[in-house]
Amino acid sequence: MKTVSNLRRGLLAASVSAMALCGMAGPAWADTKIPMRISTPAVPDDWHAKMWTVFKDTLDKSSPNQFDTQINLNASLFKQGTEPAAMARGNLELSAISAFDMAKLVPEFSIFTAGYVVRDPAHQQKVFSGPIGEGLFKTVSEKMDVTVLSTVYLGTRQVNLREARNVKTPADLKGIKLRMPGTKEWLFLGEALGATATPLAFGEVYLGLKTGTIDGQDNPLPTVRAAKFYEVTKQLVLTNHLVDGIFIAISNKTWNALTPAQKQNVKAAAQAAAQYNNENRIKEEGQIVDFFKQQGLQVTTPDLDAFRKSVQDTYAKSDYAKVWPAGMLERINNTR
Ligand code: KDO
Repeated sequence: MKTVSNLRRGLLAASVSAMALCGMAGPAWADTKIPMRISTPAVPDDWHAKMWTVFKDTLDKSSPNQFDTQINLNASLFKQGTEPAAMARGNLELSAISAFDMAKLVPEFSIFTAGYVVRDPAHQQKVFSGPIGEGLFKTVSEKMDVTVLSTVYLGTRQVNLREARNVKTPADLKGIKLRMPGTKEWLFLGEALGATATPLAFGEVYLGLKTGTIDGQDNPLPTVRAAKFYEVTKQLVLTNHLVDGIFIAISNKTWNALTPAQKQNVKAAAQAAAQYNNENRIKEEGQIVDFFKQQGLQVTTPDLDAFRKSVQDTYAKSDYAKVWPAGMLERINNTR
């Protein structure tokens, strides 16, 4: 029996020899398409996974036959957090990287890993599309060898617990093994919330909650739905502790080799992807709480002033704050 790939090979060979017969040079674009390998830990049903299809479709439309966009979800190509290094090495073209990824090589970026700094998605867009973003992204390009193309709203992070408990202040999370992604900047945020931060990759969180190796996790609500964490947890504590962002970034090796027109089209595709994600995610966040209630979860609101004060004080006293450029926090606060 002829397999699909045999069949494809046959058809390709037939069309190439037909072109040769007509005196044509053959499908030059077939082997000169620029690879655009994308790697993300996102699950298929999450907006920041689906946005990559918007990226691909937009780019294929504006630059027909020029790019070979390959979308790899569920951290199937690179492990969560290893994407920036892969891009700097030239083994990966694109990803959406977090403020936590940036803070490793650009320490001043840690201001955006701190809880209760960015107010809402509109504030986030203003900060990153203005002079603050411009300055930081320039340093990111110099130190990480990647170019940021657009700012994606990942959502507002909330605490999600395996067993319900009365959580009013950070003291009520004492002893809770709260899963965080595995870098020290993430763990610091978990500790600032009052919990015992426990590192674990995103792909292992569902099982960790199911088996009880962790007591909870934090993520934006659309991700709690898309990754089905609601199946293995009983409570959402609406701490609103981090208006989180990820940044579509491209390896400088790839970026610098593009023509000006290609650069413009790649950037426009990244912006269309971000816009698709942002609109859908904001809309979903506005109506998602009822879904969790229907699933039997308790949805509770803690004393937000107590959380904000405790988290902000913890960061202000930390070594992170020592590398924040003078006046940066005020400039962020004053961005309207
Ligand atoms: C997570 O691991 O909790 C996190 O939300 C961190 C983000 O920076 C990002 O990596 C995200 O996971 C993945 O894209 C999966 O949604």
